[in-house]
Amino acid sequence: MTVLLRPKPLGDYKVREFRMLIDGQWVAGAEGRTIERVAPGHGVVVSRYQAAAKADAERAIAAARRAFDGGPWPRMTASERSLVLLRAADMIAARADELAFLDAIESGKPISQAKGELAGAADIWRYAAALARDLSGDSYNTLGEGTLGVVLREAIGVVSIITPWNFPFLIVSQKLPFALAAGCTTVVKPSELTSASTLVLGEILEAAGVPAGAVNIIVGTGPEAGAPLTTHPDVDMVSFTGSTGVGRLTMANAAQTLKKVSLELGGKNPQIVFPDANLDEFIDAAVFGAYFNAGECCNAGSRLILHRDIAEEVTARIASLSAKVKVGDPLDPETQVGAIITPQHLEKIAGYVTAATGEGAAVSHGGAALDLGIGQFMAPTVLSAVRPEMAVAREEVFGPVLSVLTFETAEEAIRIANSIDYGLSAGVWSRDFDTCLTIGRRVRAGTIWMNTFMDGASELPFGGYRQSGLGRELGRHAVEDYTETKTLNMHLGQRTS
Ligand code: TXE
Repeated sequence: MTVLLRPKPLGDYKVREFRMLIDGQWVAGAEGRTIERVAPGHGVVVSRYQAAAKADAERAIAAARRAFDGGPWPRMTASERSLVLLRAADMIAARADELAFLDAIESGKPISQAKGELAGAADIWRYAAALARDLSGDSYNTLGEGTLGVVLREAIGVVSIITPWNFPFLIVSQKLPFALAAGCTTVVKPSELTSASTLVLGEILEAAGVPAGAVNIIVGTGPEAGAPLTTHPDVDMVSFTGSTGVGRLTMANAAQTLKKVSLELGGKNPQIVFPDANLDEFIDAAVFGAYFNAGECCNAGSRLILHRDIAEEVTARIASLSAKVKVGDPLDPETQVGAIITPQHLEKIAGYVTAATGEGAAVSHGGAALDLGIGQFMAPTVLSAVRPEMAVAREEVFGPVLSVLTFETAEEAIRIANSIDYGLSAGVWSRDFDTCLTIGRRVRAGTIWMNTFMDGASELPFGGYRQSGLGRELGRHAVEDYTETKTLNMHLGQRTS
């Protein structure tokens, strides 16, 4: 059984119409085409966008280039830029309910969770404002009497920012404020499924004092609107979050003109659990980590690696807790698991479950789509008897599907954890500090949680090993990512060769 909260029909909901932001103007697309977004939890159109064609992407890049080469943003003092970012943070906090609503209705995520993401995003803008004032280089007066070396940090230039649909406002907030803090100018392309909150952010940034052309926002599909942002010679850097496949393509495109790339890609994150762990806390975290954002989360803890001695008991307890998870209406404050992003994606998730059971996995809970009258939903699903070589244990399902694997020795657990292409995050559960640290040092992932899961903070770098990505977001070096280093090598006094 699963607790179902049927979506209430939206009734006479007024569809929101959006234009694109190019060079300080809210404009229509060159070809006059529009994109409509059907709310995944409600089955009706809620937003209509102007669709950007290649020509619009090029106009946006040209505006960002002009704003970088001659505009005020890169020339302001760090303190002036910081003030703008602080004002933006206050405005984000003031409009948090509206932004959370847009993210919930377009992505299908629960409204309570969307509100949490907005609070986190406002904090990131404040953190970037603080870092803006601390950006500095180095100087060396130790290179010889007549030599002074100064190392500058300069804004890298025009940055393309491409974001996915799973955390629309949060992910753009992990990139844009840091690029702005460095003095870069930008073209932002949110996912065409969830562009609304990013466009409202454009309004906020204008009101906060970001000058025309410093932030341009276009809406459109990847091949049409996104690809030009990765190939155009006037773009200096691409910051991308999305699938590993498109990440690879982005890097190949950027290689044509040797742009810098920052990639935050997929994950298939293991949680390794030893018999001495606090199992009550782990079970709670496992259920949260697997179903948070309906599992449509690069950090989802979708691969449990349980010690054989506790596997049966723990799996049964996770299955019974999964039955208490409330699934349904994204706008109901009680909902814990909302809708799945598109009908096609629901099919893909269900397909992974069918393939896994065909290969011998057992369904301990859920296992199929849920019919709630409108929208598309998936039951929280626990698969046991999963073997490391199965697709469901190696690939990103991006749905509320938990795979349970088992191990006997710590070596075996580490081997299973490291046996896939991803390395974004991992968890280890044990009361023994030595065990936690040994596993933590040997599992190849960008974040290791010990006796907790999914916690984050603006101060802590985030990103992946191997095919989970390239570079890190957040943390004290987040602004430096958007800079170039320039060396000034100065000779003092008369030069003798
Ligand atoms: O991602 P895409 P999709 C994974 C997850 C999911 C799968 C597909 O497994 O099931 O990816 O999701 C833009 N040039 N993640 O199809 O296509 C696109 O318009 C330039 C993991 O939504 O990678 C969107 O703005 N841009 C991930 C962004 O790239 C292109 C989050 C991401 O879309 C493009 C989302 C192109 N050729 C999905 N093609 C995570 N790390 O959390 C697409 N885009």
